Amino acid sequence: MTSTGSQTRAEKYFEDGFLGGIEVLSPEETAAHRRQLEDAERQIGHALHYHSKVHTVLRSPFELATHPALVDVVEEILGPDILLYNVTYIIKEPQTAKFVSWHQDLTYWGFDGTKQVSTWLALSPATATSGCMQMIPGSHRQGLHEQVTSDDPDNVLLQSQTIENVREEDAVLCPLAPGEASIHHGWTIHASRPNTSADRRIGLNIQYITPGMCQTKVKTDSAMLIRGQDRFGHFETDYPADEWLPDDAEERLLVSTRKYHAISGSPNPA
Ligand SMILES: O=C(O)CCC(=O)C(=O)O
Repeated sequence: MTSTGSQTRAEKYFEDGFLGGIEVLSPEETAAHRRQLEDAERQIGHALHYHSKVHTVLRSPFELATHPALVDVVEEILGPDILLYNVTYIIKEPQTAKFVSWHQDLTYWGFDGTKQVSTWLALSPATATSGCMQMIPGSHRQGLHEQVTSDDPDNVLLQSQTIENVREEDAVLCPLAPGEASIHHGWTIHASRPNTSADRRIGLNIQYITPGMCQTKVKTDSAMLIRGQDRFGHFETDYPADEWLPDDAEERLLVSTRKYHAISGSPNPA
C-alpha cells in the first residue's frame, strides 16, 4: 500500500474524504489523450460533454478509467473487486461562467450503499484560476446533507443541486497538473468556480463502485467489471469502445445519458 508521509493513501482518504495529486499520465500521454478527445469533438461536436458512459463509444476514456495507476488507488480504498460505473467529460471552456455548486455526489444515484469513489483526471491545468475543485475536508463523515434544487443555466449540475450554508472558509483547493488525478468520497462536499484562465479546463470524471452495491431506483443498471470478481451480478454489462467513434456514438451516448437522468430524476437531454 502506497503511503503519503506516515499515512497510507487510504488512511489519508478516509480521514479527509479525498486525495489529490495522484500521478497517472506522463505529459506525452496527457497530450495524446487530450488530442483524442479534441479529434472526437471535431467529429461529434459537444455530444461528448456531460454525457454518460463515454468509455463505451471512445477508447481514450476507457484506457484512462482502467489505467493501473488510477485503479490501484481505487483498490486501496474499495478493495479488490471493482466495477467501472460511469465516465463523463466535465469541460469548462476558457473565460466562461460555468461553475459547480456545493454538493455531494451520492445523493441521487439510487445506490443502497457508499462503496463508491469518484476520480477526476485532469487533461489540462486544473488551478484556482481555471476553476479546480474545492473540497470540505472531513465532510464525508457528516452523512448526507439536504440539497436544494433550482435551474441555474451556469451551474454544471443537472438540477443545480446545492447544499446551503457551507463554511467556505473550511474549503481547500484541489489543484491538479495535467495528467494528475484526485479521488473523493461520495459524501464529500465539493464545488468549483468558473474558468477564468485562457485554456480549457478538461476533466474526466470516473465513477467506480463495488459489485455488492444495488441500484434501488430502477430495475436495471449497468457497469463493467475491471478488477477482481463480481459475485453478485447486480448490474448488466457495459462494453468498452473498441474502435474509433462508432457511427451511432451520439445515439448511444443519449441512451446512456437518458437512463442516468431517469435515475437521478433530472430532466432529459433533447
Ligand atoms: O468538474 C468539476 O468542477 C466538479 C466535478 C464534480 O463535482 C465531481 O467530479 O464530482
